[in-house]
Amino acid sequence: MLLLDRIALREIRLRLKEPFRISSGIESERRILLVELSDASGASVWAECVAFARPNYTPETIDTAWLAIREWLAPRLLGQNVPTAAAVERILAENIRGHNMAKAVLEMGCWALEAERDGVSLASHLGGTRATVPTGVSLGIQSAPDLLVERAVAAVDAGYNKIKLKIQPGQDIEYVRAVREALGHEVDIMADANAAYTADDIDHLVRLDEFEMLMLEQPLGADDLLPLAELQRRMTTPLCLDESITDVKRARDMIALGSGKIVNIKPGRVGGFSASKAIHDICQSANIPVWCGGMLESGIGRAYNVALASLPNFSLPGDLSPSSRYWAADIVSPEWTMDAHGMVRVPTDVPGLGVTVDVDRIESLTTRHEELRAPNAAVALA
Ligand code: OSB
Ligand code: MG
Repeated sequence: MLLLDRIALREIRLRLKEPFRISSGIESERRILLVELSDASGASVWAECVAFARPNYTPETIDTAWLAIREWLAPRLLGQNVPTAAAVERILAENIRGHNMAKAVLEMGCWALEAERDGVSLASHLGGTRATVPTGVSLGIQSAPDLLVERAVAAVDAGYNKIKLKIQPGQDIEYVRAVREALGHEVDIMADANAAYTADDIDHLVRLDEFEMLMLEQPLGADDLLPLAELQRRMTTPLCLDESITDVKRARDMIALGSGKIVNIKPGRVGGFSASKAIHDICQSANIPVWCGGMLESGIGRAYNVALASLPNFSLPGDLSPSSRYWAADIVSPEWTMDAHGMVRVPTDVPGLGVTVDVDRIESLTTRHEELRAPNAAVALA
């Protein structure tokens, strides 16, 4: 039983060391919605909502998530008897469409609270089996191919196990070619278009086969499962879907239609850990590998991603870069690191997230704060 009596929302701002450009926009300063969930016993956990400031990745934003949590989602949990974290997905889903990132931060926080309460790591609570997980790097769009090559070479030297290049129309073939020529054929490279192309671009995209990439991520629109299936029939490079996979049913459709051969799972995008685990399982039985995507998270969101990535079918390197790739200083300690082989250690020796949240630093970075409480907190406590 989980009995939440307080959900605190905070917005912090963290400047990225380097602006990150994808086909639909650029991020320089990350506006991050953090949520602290507290239960009636006094236990509390921090969780991170991965929505961006603008609706350029999915329709959600940090402001729509704040509204959805305050108005519709938090009241479903506060002061209510929630049987288990595994039940939260259904509680939040009933008659509330969409708002997956807003739902996910609460749902995932409940899994962490349960792990803390039971004295187990979040990773083992989710069914994780790996002690370390491989990480790749995601490189934003650069103004010239040689600048991208410079970053790709440095990333290989740092130990990253997969080099992902953001592409968009006009900045694709020549960029991928330059990186493939510089890195040779031993290194796994891939490209991610963030839905920037249309069915009219299929002939153009097929040319990317030449570079023998590990995969091509989300070349077409989120809803383009049929054109994606056509593209996959024309390409030897496996397609990986990100934006398209919003729940387990879309993963099932992808498999049935042949719209892709790999899935990027971001727990925020699919509404939390229950959906992530369901997608993981259905992909595993269809021999579809999955890997954990990233949303430029702080060390709090990263703790949740690393725990999820320790499940068995996360067989490809995730976008789980160390804290220092993104931030001058993270908001957790220890900061997230990787070893010289690009492996991230899964903290299984500590209950819950496995990192300590720097509450003073969060306080000093906070630009907005709101406390939500059970309407009858005293009754709930009795
Ligand atoms: O498509 O995976 C994506 C960043 C912003 C928006 C979308 C994506 C990304 C990334 C970043 O690739 C991965 C990371 O967090 O390092
Ligand atoms: Mg992506």
